[in-house]
Amino acid sequence: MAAANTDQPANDSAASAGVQETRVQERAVDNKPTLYGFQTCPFCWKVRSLLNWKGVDYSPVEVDPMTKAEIKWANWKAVPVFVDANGTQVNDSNQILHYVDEQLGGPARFAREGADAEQDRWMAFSDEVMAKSIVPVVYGSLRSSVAAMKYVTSVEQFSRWQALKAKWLGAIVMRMIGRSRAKLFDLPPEENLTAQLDKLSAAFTPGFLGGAQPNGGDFANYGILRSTQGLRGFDLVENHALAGPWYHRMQELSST
Ligand SMILES: N[C@@H](CCC(=O)N[C@@H](CS)C(=O)NCC(=O)O)C(=O)O
Repeated sequence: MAAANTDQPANDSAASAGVQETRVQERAVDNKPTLYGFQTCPFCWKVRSLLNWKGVDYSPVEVDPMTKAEIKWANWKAVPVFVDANGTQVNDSNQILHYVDEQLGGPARFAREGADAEQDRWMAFSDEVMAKSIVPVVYGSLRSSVAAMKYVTSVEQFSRWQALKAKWLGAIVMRMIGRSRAKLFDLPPEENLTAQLDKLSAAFTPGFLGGAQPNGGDFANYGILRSTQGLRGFDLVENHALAGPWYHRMQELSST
């Protein structure tokens, strides 16, 4: 059995997405629902926006992006990791959206996985298409990569040396990742992002993917786009005829 305050994984089973069997009560900070994440992580913004919309009082834990020391116990290598007040651990942003909607902040506001194929499709789209479409735009030139990494190092927990290294080395690495992500799509990065926003907004019925109220697809895609605010490419989101106003509706209702 895992003791409190150990850095060892809470269980030996293979890491998996979704609700974990082993409770990790000691990881619920102040006995509140707790979100382990990075301020700049697109997947974490999905969860933050839903928690806010549902008025859930939660403890945010900023994970060190270099060491990820704060989630060593989790047996899951990426953020976000969510721990409910009762110690239930949930991995993977879309799974966390479903858990939060079902368990916290009053009645569920959207369908569970498998019950609404359209919603499932747009939630998957957020990871498989939207998240991959923003990277080649944000990191579309060395200059914008340095600017993005400078922003990252200003809001994340970095020592001065780490910040300097992340800014320059990180920018070069992200520029390379941007180039490889760009190859996934036929169109050049900016045109591709706009085309994906066109597709997304064609499915608003009429205000949101969920109709008159947002659903899991709205939170999933909004979260990804929210992480680009202030960075290269955000103007494409903001100035998009339909996605721009939707973005602002999502931002207002989620106070993010
Ligand atoms: N499918 C995962 C993806 C999460 C993910 O890739 N998170 C990034 C941060 S944005 C991460 O922690 N990557 C691992 C790393 O940085 O080593 C989810 O939706 O939660």
